[in-house]
Amino acid sequence: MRFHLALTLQALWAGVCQAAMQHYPAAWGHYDVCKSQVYSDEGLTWDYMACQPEAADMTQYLKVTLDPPNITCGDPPETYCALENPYMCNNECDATTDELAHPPELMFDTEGRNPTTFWQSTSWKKYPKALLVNITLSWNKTIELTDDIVLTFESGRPEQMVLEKSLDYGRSWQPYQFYATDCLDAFTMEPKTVQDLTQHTLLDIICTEDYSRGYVWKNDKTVRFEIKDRFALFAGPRLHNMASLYGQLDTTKNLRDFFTITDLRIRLLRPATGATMVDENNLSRYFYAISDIKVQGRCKCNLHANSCVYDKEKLSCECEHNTTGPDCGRCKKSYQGRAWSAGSYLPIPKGTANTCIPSNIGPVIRQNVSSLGVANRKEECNCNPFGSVSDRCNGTGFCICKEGTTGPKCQQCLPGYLWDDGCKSRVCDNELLRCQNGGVCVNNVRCSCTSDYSGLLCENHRCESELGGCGGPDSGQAPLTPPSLPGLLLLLLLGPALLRDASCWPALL
Ligand SMILES: *[C@@H]1O[C@H](CO)[C@@H](O)[C@H](O)[C@H]1NC(C)=O
Ligand SMILES: *[C@@H]1O[C@H](CO)[C@@H](O)[C@H](O)[C@H]1NC(C)=O
Ligand SMILES: *[C@@H]1O[C@H](CO)[C@@H](O)[C@H](O)[C@H]1NC(C)=O
Ligand SMILES: *[C@@H]1O[C@H](CO)[C@@H](O)[C@H](O)[C@H]1NC(C)=O
Ligand SMILES: *[C@@H]1O[C@H](CO)[C@@H](O)[C@H](O)[C@H]1NC(C)=O
Ligand SMILES: *[C@@H]1O[C@H](CO)[C@@H](O)[C@H](O)[C@H]1NC(C)=O
Ligand SMILES: *[C@@H]1O[C@H](CO)[C@@H](O)[C@H](O)[C@H]1NC(C)=O
Ligand SMILES: [Ca+2]
Repeated sequence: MRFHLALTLQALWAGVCQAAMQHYPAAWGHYDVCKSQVYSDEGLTWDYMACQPEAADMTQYLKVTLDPPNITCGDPPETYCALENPYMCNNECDATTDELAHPPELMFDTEGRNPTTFWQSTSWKKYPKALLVNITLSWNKTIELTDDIVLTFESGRPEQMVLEKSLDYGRSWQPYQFYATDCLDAFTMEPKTVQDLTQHTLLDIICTEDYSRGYVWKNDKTVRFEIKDRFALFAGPRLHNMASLYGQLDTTKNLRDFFTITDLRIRLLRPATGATMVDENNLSRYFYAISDIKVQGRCKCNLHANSCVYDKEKLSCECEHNTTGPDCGRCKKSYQGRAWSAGSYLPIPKGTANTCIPSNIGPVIRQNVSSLGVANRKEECNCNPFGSVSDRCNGTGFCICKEGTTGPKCQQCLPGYLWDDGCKSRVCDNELLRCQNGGVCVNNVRCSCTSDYSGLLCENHRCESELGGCGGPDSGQAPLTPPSLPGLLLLLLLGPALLRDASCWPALL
């Protein structure tokens, strides 16, 4: 008989919380508990599960940087005209007066009823030189986005803008989405909307005209990056099947990384003008003003923590399962009995903890096995040839198991893996993870594709013949950045060779 005592534990954790630290609430739901006590035949023992912190408003924990640094209005004081009326020029910005200042913090404060508080840039005095502003949000911590990013503009939505992300603390950047009144003109990209995306083009970077078209900014001030619509491609329209999404996230690193960030950057390239012509006599009508930025997410703790603390201006996971590091990304010092691995969402709903195990269990057994092994070493090992790296021991009496495999002879699979000449992660089934394009799911671990297709789920059309023979105009495949001229030249030069070996659709999975 097993009784779960997770409630007691929650109380225990609550007691551990220090007043100086801000804890996210650990509400009940999927993956909110890292361990629970159970009564079994051996007495009171622990059960370990995959766990993650609750999603929270991440704007409370970021650092904002503006480039250029002096782009905020008010130094020197300036007077603005309303965009819709050039004769209404009684809006003042003065950095030295609290009521008239518009510092960056006002993008992250709590909006009361009225009046809205907003950050505002200087006006477009240097027209026709572009009015460029970068707003960088840094967490110094990996974050997993759980909801749409929403920006609210108070002076009309920008006519051109790029949202970028970094996964390496700002060292490198990738676009997330392009926004323009005219995508072709601004970025030489076909306009698309998130509704055009499918499971296979989900990671495509698109340019959208949805958030800047027309002069209706009075009614809709928001610009979004649609996380939920993307989730819905796996989890269904009302996200009722999160299990399917979690299953996908577990097995698909690209997908997981797509929603993971350490920094965001909003590149404002052209303010709202409300007209095709810029009124050069009244440039104080053109500026950027943002009243609110929403970023919902959770600390990435590799499924080894259900709580993340903000202490001394720093976010970090409260690691369980004997892991450590800001993201619980390694085993604690004396718990390196096996290689670290992230927890797994599978099997749903409790996942697999993949705890770190004590290092000192190793040497004791090793001594005994090796003293036996001196006389009779090879037979003594007999490691499973499929599950282990080699059928021989590693010299001290241990079989070295391949990924996903466990047991003294590497003959068993870790949860989430299935045996098929070794342990393979679950790739396909006949429900949510269907093989595409006529492929057949074999033992849940691979798709057997028809001759025209390749890829994990047979999602890639093979292109044996001429350039452009695959995909077609709306195949929806855009590389992370619009194709560059050197890249196109390279493709033309190497094209036939590349196309013979690789498919022309970049693999999603
Ligand atoms: C910001 O500073 C740069 C040089 O430091 C200067 O050229 C620019 O005019 C300043 N911009 C504003 C709006 O004051
Ligand atoms: C903003 O970031 C881009 C790179 O993403 C950079 O080229 C540019 O110089 C930065 N600063 C401004 C003011 O645009
Ligand atoms: C970021 O976090 C690391 C520790 O995780 C710390 O050493 C570093 O100083 C932080 N950087 C900034 C800019 O806060
Ligand atoms: C420009 O704005 C000023 C107020 O700053 C206003 O007096 C003037 O009439 C406007 N000019 C035009 C051409 O609209
Ligand atoms: C981790 O280490 C502690 C002692 O430091 C132990 O009580 C606990 O059971 C260990 N195992 C896991 C999976 O947390
Ligand atoms: C190792 O062998 C010794 C005696 O040879 C024994 O006392 C000890 O319990 C063994 N340890 C393990 C972990 O089997
Ligand atoms: C053999 O494997 C064990 C367990 O993983 C490890 O502790 C030991 O260092 C390995 N020995 C050699 C010689 O690689
Ligand atoms: Ca505000």
